[in-house]
Amino acid sequence: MSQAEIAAQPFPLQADLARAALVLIDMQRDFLEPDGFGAALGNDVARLRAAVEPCRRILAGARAAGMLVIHTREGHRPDLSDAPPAKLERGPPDKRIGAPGPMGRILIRGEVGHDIVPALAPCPGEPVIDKPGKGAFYQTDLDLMLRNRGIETLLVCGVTTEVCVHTTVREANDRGYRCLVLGDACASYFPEFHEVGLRMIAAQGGIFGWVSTTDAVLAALGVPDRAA
Ligand code: C5J
Repeated sequence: MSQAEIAAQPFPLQADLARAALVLIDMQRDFLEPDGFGAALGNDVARLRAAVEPCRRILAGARAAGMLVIHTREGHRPDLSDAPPAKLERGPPDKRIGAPGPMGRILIRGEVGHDIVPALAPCPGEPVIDKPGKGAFYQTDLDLMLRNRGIETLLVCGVTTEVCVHTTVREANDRGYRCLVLGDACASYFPEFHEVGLRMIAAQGGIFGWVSTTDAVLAALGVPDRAA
């Protein structure tokens, strides 16, 4: 596995797969499960769950190819000292970050809801980036970790398309990484935001990066598809 062409929009991406990493954004129980934060805010979590199986397939493919896999989680310290007041004061008080819920305190590190869904649980050795913001580069050591490993290309999937996936891709693009977003392995509570979010990435000649599919990336990796 090394130099490969991945079918994508707005044009095929040429990438050195030995210098690529799979980044799974915030596939956490609080966003995806019926007892979580997302559902408490009135969102239809079934829309997000559509991304789990494509994420599972590309995760299996990346592991089979020996590619670096990085997971991220959005959340805060139990004392909330890393959460800006402007983020904490949003929403009804019983549904704010730090409030108690059926899966523990909402978006708090160490609570059940903060965990990654079991189907995509990190393997030993796979870095997990705990991030206080929407972007995975803000106030984390992700950039250092990628540069130490010589990573140039990020294969990005997760939730939600227009929030944490988009913010991370924009941050990565400005830092010089090639970002390829696997559209079917991303999801949003709002289908129209998902669609437009993907279009925004590939618009204007790929202003933030490339958009592709799980099938296309698995084909480029040359590994078997572990479809369910
Ligand atoms: C949100 C995220 N939507 N992971 N977080 O608040 O996209």
